[in-house]
Amino acid sequence: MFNNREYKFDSSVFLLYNEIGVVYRNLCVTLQSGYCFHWLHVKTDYRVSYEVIKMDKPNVLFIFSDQQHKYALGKTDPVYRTPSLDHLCEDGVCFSHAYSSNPVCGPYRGCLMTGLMTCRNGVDHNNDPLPEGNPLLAEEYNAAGYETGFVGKWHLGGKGAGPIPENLRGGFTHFIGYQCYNGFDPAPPYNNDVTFYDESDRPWHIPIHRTQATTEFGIQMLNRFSESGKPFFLMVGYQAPHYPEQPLKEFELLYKESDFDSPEPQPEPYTPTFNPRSPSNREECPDYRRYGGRMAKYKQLYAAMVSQIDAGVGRLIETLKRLNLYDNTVIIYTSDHGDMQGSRGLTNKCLPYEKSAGVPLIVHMPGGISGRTLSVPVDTTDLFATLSNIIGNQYCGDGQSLLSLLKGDTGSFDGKNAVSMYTIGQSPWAMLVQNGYKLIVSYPSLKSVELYDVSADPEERCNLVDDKNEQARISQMLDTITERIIK
Ligand SMILES: [Ca+2]
Repeated sequence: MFNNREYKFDSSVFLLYNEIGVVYRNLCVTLQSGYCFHWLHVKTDYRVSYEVIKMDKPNVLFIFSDQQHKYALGKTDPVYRTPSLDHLCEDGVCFSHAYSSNPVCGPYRGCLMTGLMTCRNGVDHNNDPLPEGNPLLAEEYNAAGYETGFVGKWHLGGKGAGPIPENLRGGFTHFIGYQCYNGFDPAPPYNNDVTFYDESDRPWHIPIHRTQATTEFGIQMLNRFSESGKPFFLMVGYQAPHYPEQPLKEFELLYKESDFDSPEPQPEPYTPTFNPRSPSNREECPDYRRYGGRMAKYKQLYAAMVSQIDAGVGRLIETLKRLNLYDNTVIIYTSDHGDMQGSRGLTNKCLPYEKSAGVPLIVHMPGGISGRTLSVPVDTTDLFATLSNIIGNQYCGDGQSLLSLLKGDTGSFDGKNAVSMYTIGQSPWAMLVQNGYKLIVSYPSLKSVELYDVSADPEERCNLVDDKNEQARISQMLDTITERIIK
């Protein structure tokens, strides 16, 4: 599919030359064979280095939200209004058992960009930079002749609200984003403003809701890429529905009649943020006033933020269709981790349970299967492997490419497992999902502590770790997770 050659330039047809002796133009010349030339490099010795790329080389649009749990989809739970994502499920594949390889912002992104589990990529904490010396997703796509772009929340390698230095951008050529900025002030003079920084470190103050601004930047980048004549790899990272819950009013109103369960006792749903810092007296925080102590209200606002992202996804997909790119674009939608929301009496993330480590995952693969829900367990490193495989690379990191699965070969994925881990804090853990069961172990000692039948018991109420009938399963799963982590 993809070749990289030195070509002796012996024709005057494409001779381009400038004063400094190097001409760099993006030409796309369709040949009878259905191939095209991309990136024609003409050097002073008239040698041309070119890449031959099939015309059907797909674009990739990877969209991910922040803290959207696996059930926060209209397809899974009709209380959520997500028509664009529901339609994407019909036009693609929905995974019912997709897991974040590390359910917290920065470490998830470390797994996504390197394809390596946290124990091998070193991104254990938020703001840790990506490791040096490992293949990175954007660099792989750059080498394959793609335009690469990132929009939105980056959260890798920098601190505060300033620009992200080029060496910390994971190889993305086009960039407009920010590190981590949780909330914003909707009132004047701030007017929802969150500053994005582009690849030239220029600040962009857009006085509209950040979710809308993220969508607009994504659309602009799609427009720009469509004019380049090159295939593209674009990642769009929304910060929502991560707290604080600040949806636009029009999305909040969608849920004014919706009932969200709030069984007693419920833990406090409000979580202070550090960037910007929430008031030390939480009762003075506008977010606390909005839903402090009321999980049902928190869930309502959270759902509104999910719907607001869904509207953005709809606009991004409309843009692909308007540009006549939809049929040749792989679209992946997922989230970096979930949100416990009172499940098991817990809140937030960093936990191995379904609502924390489980994420939505939808894949639209041109020419692939559609309208199916697959229960094969997958994790973040599998997304890296799949994205790597799409451009013909065989390097999969710690993951397994899902490409053949997405084309309908489900049989070869029998017994596949997914792994997640959280390597810091007072109780670090690792977990394995395989054949409908989840084994949770301590890390790094790898002692089994919990076993759940997540197919029959998705709320993980019944810990089977001491069940005599499950000891053989536990032993086998322990061997598997040990092999995956220590290899
Ligand atoms: Ca996050």
